[in-house]
Amino acid sequence: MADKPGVVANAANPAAVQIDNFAFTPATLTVAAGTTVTWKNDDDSPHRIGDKNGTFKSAALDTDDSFSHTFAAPGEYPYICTIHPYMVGKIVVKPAGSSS
Ligand SMILES: [Cu+2]
Repeated sequence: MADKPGVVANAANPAAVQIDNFAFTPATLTVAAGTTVTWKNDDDSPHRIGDKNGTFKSAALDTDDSFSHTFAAPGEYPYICTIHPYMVGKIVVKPAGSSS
């Protein structure tokens, strides 16, 4: 599960999604390719992140647990909480260097 060599997270622009009150915040997060996104469960319930296209999924996250995934390829990655499928979010990955 180590990071791929040559993929460097943009430390100046950390990408985080908070899980609280049965919702993802922000619901849509836009990042540059190569960014590692970290979800953190600040809720009292367990949640489990699952990409609708099967690219990534977490284990069940208890309170204060977190999950990270590095998005190497541009595109749109809609995801849900697989325990509570009405919880929806999306990661939008732009080509690296097109941050404006
Ligand atoms: Cu959930």
